[in-house]
Amino acid sequence: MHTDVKELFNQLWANYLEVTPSAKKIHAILGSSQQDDVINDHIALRTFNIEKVSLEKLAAHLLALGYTEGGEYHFEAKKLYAKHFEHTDPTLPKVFISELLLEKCSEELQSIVRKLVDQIPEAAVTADNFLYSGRHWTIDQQSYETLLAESEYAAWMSVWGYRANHFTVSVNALNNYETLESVNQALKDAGFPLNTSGGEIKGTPEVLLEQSSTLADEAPVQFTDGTRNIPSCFYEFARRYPMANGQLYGGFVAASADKIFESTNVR
Ligand code: OOG
Ligand code: NI
Repeated sequence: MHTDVKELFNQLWANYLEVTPSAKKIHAILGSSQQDDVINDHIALRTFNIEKVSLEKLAAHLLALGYTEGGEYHFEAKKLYAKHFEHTDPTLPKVFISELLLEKCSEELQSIVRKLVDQIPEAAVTADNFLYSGRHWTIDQQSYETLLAESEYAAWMSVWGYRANHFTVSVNALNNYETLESVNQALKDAGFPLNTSGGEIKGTPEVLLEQSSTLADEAPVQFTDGTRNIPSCFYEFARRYPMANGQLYGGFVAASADKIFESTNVR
């Protein structure tokens, strides 16, 4: 486990950039406040609900750094469960962790996933670098396709493993943009395709959170039987609105999150 929270996020960011080259370019577009002093609203991590690597195992890395549990979220159709974690230091990003509920999936999917997770050394899960350690297994293209046909989430995990699947720019903290619409327009003008599932902007001022995201970049993945480009990671943009007490809403909105997950869909 890390003892230095800044170091953890620096490593997560560097690992994310390796497969998300558009993130660097988007930083440049959004302006200096995000160049030198990045304020991330949150990052997101994914896993399977197998004891060895469950949401709670990932969360342990954050709890050890002073994070506490925020809300929990259910995604029936995608067979996912999630929790978010937050820190009293407002400059530290929230962390959204989801897990695929394997018992709700087919026997075939479960058996492929169990074989992947079996290959993770026990000690890897508590090691400093676990949250950005990528995958600990080999996989062939047919297994990937089988997972993809049932769960895009499972397929994504099977090739990318443990890493931040997105970082999220806090639009509230930007100097040069006020609205999410203006951020989206700048991204589209620069040629970055947005996730349009559920509309370009998910959420409303009434639910106190508006979100948009790019479609994931693609990066080469080595399978046991060849190399292919697969959607990797994406960038999200979030604008939060104040609650009645004047503080910005700090939770997530399940209906919006449900669509954000689709940012890693094959284009
Ligand atoms: C997480 C999707 C949900 C949000 O901001 O609502 C999310 C994921 O794609 O793993 O990040
Ligand atoms: Ni997100």
